[in-house]
Amino acid sequence: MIDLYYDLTPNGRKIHMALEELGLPYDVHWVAVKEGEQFREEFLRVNPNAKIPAIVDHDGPGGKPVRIFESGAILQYLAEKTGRLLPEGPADRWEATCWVYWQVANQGPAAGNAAHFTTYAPDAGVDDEYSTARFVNETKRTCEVLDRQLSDGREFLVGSELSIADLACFPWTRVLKAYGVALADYPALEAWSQRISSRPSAKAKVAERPANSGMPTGLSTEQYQRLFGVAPTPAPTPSTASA
Ligand SMILES: N[C@@H](CCC(=O)N[C@@H](CS)C(=O)NCC(=O)O)C(=O)O
Repeated sequence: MIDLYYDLTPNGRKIHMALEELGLPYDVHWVAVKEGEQFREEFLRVNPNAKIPAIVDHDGPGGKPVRIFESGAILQYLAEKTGRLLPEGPADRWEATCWVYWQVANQGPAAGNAAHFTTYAPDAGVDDEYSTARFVNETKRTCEVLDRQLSDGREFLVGSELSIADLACFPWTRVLKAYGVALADYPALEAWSQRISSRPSAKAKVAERPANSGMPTGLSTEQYQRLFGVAPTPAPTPSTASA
């Protein structure tokens, strides 16, 4: 049995989809990011970095429990454990691995920061034009990268079957609209995203979703400070900066 430490966010979805694709039995442990539950001592023993997703596999290497954190590492672990969701040939395996690393180092942080400056910060009264433009533009650039990769008509990012590369990159393409990024501007990416979204694993729901789950929108000042470690103080405008 695998314990999945989860909230309903794109990074969480990657692992939920992988477990569904693989048909592995799992128990969901909700970690309400909005409430700061990721900072609880009990969860820090699973992920010292205080972020979801994370898993504990009670049947890990040597039959012993193992904790795995970081979505890329979890995807790789599940692929290795089952011998699935990675292409067979070494060249394609490495290509898929490159896309997983690319996702966690590029697409994820760009889109996460775009979400911060287009949604969470304005919710708290902060409007930072420079940072918003920087991260939305970087998110668009990552869409271009994926669109180019998919523009030769291939069905999956790498090889001829679904792999952890697709599962890593797909969930963030479903939330772009909220940041003012139109998926329709990237036709090959949009077609791929729609194909993946029609899979049962993308439609699977986690039972008993708590009311406080999901992306950290509508935070109180106290929740904002706890989550982001900084008070939501509006950035100085030219007139206040010189006063
Ligand atoms: N690099 C990490 C990123 C994980 C991440 O940013 N998780 C978010 C939810 S999508 C989180 O737990 N945020 C809570 C926080 O920042 O305190 C991964 O790929 O697993």
